[in-house]
Amino acid sequence: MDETEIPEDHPRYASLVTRHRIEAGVEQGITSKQGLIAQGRGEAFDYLLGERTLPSADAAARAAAATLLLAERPVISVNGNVAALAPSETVELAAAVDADLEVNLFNHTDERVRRIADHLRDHGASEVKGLAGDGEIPGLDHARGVVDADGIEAADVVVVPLEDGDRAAALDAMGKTEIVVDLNPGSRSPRTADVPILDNLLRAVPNVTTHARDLAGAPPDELEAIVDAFDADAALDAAEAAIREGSFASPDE
Ligand code: PTJ
Repeated sequence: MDETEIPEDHPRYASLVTRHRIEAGVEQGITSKQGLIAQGRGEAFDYLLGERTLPSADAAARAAAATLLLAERPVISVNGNVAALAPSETVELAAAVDADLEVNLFNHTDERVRRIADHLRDHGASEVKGLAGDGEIPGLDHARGVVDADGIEAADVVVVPLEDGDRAAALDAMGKTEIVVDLNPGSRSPRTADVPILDNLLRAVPNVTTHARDLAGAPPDELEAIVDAFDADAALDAAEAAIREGSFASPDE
């Protein structure tokens, strides 16, 4: 069955589509095999969170949009899971906030960087960084620390969806403002982030774009007020509380 054959009224439609995209990503050499495992972990947390955008995650998405609109050199980091799951949505977000796209991989291979860059171009990206690899994130071994000097290395704000904890910490140590999308409130990456969005990437990325379009043209002091009012710890706590309360999404699975 391919993605178009999944019946839209299936109770687990979104989850099945997601699995298909990740599977196809592996087949196309875009997503790593570890990406399948990461997806499984994410899916479990999404289930526990009720497969919905919490009000606190929506507030985080708005704070992320304001942060990106205020940024001087924003960069969206794209890995194998992001490229497989939401290529068009990620390209649209970059356009909405005038950010660069940079392929940046945990399990780095030049071949996969090239394939992901091509995939993003096929989905409308005009320029994709990550191919030069002439910069570094200090404190990581070479392969994990490779970035572009005029991309992530020079960025003031970095969106790192589904990032591993060590790299999130190393980017934080470089003084970057980090926006992390991750469904696990216990994971180090959202705990390191200035703006943790505890939501599925598939919902979070278009939601940030919607907020960015809504806020486009807003004066800087209004954007700064949104950023200042956002409480990262409260967002983490709200996601944990939602999991503990257990309003699971799909009793009819
Ligand atoms: O393509 P590469 O080489 O850069 O590798 C990418 C992965 C994601 C495989 C790599 O960064 C990795 O191993 O990540 P982790 O350490 O497994 O962390 C992934 C995090 O993303 C976990 O906390 C998951 O809960 C979360 N996650 C998985 N799928 C989603 C998600 N969060 C939001 N939306 C999802 N769809």
